[in-house]
Amino acid sequence: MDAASEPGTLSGATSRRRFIAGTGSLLGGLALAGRATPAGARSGPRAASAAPLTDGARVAALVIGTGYGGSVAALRLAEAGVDVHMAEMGMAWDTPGPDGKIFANTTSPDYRSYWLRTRTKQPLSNFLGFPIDKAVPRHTGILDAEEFGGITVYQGRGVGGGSLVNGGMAVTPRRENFAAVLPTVDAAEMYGTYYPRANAGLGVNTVDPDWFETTECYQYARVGREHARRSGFPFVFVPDVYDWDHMEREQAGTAPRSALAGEILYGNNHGKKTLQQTYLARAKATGRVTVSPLHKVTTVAPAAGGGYRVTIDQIDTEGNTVATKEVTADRVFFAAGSVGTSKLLVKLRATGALPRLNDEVGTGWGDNGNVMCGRANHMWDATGALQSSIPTAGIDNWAAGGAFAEVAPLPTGIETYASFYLSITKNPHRARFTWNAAAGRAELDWQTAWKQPSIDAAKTIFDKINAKEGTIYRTDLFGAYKIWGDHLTYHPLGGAVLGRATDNYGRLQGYPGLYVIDGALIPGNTSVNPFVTITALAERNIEKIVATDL
Ligand code: FAE
Repeated sequence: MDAASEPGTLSGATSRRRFIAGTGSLLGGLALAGRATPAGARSGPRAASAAPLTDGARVAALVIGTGYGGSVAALRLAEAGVDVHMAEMGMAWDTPGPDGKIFANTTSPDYRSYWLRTRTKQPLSNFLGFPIDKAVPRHTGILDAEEFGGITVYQGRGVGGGSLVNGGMAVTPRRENFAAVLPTVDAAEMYGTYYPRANAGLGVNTVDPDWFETTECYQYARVGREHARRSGFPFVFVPDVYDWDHMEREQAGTAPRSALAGEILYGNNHGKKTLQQTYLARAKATGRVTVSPLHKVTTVAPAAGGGYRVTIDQIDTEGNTVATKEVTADRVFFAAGSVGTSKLLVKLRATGALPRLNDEVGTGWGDNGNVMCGRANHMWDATGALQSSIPTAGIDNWAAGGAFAEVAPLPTGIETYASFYLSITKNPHRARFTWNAAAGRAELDWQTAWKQPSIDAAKTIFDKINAKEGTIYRTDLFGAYKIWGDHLTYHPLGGAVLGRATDNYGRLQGYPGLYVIDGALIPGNTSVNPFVTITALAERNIEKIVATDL
């Protein structure tokens, strides 16, 4: 495969380290900042926005959720002179626990690790066939393993959303695949303006290939590359928001270890640029953005005097409601993530709060084709006892086999001779959210068997590698004698698809002033890891909304 032709896109093995500081972002930011305050925007004294959400308040813009879509919306609205309140159901994640650290380590989950569970639900549930989940105190922890009938959907909870728990892999899809990702969006605009703006805003950078060649902590990735090469598969470096200079210092012993200490799923104490350090920091610096953690939006309905009445439960760290607040918002941005936004919208349509939402709401949900597997290598193919938790490369067989496989770490601290992969695959199945009135909850009709096309696609890579290397699949990671991690997704997408549930910029049909601006807009698959696309689409949509709606 040839080297990247787009900044931040899947890059060839010859790529050099670079900060993707696209001028598109800088210019875009300045252009917005330089706008006259739009008519109708609330542009009163900045101090007015410093107060947290209070019962009975009237706000110009309410953003539900603080992940990628919400953070982009908040920043750009604030730059345009609009006061923004963000309601986030998770915690602030700005205070150290008793061990002096904000986040728990992946190897020792505790009360900080899971969202209101009494037992961990680790994506790799077993090791050497033995279950490894354990009891934890019920707490508003950082990782939600939300269980639906046929699938467990992992999501970040807290100020920063998924950026708190994810691997930071910041991938722009290949342009030739873009039409399948967002068919109604102008690709030239996305690749010329919004992907560069998103990459710059997120602080995306790439590993130094010289360092990669020799460093101990990526031996597992070099083994993955060698196996891909011998079987004739393209191997590509993947950009990330982890600060690679910090990682090099971790390896050199001159910086505290985070990626090299196995931190990832329950947060990184160092090194990773989450939204707290990027978009949200810039949003807060405008003085117009207030974030209320532990505030969960439950209802949105038209308000008598115009705008929308939003009901919000303030919760404590055990999940109990301690106060219920009602605020009125001129505009509401649904940025609760694919699952959060979809669940809210199907409930609001079914319960009569927003009855004019169309039939497309709740549909088009997909898992980005996620499926995991491990391979047992020969003793001469050691993958290393020290493994960086941040993946840096993948095997690209999308065009031929419908699979892009991250070469993922298995950071156990011991030599396992295992190669581990998270594959993103071309899975055609799409599920639907519906409101179960009797049970009082939203349900998703995904079926476990729908992962079969993903397994088939992943096998186009790993059956071939196993045959070439004379190796076998690991059967001990997802249960006893179970090869495929086909029970989960890290990449929920869809449920309020662009151009179907909304117009081509995320405006919800039937309700002026209501917008969707998160992963719910994307119809189930991005062909790569999704957050750069979510961010770039949010940049595109909010620019249009600021220009025409305010
Ligand atoms: P998201 O970031 O999920 O933010 C939604 C926010 O809304 C959350 O903070 C929720 O707590 C909050 N919320 C939900 N409901 C409510 C409510 N009713 N009231 C108030 N707040 C609410 O949404 N993607 C990549 O591109 N690269 C990776 O390397 C990668 N690794 C991942 C690893 C893991 C373990 C996980 C779980 C995900 C990973 N992802 C990765 C996926 C990525 O984090 C995800 O696509 C984005 O975070 C989705 O962004 P949204 O803005 O849609």
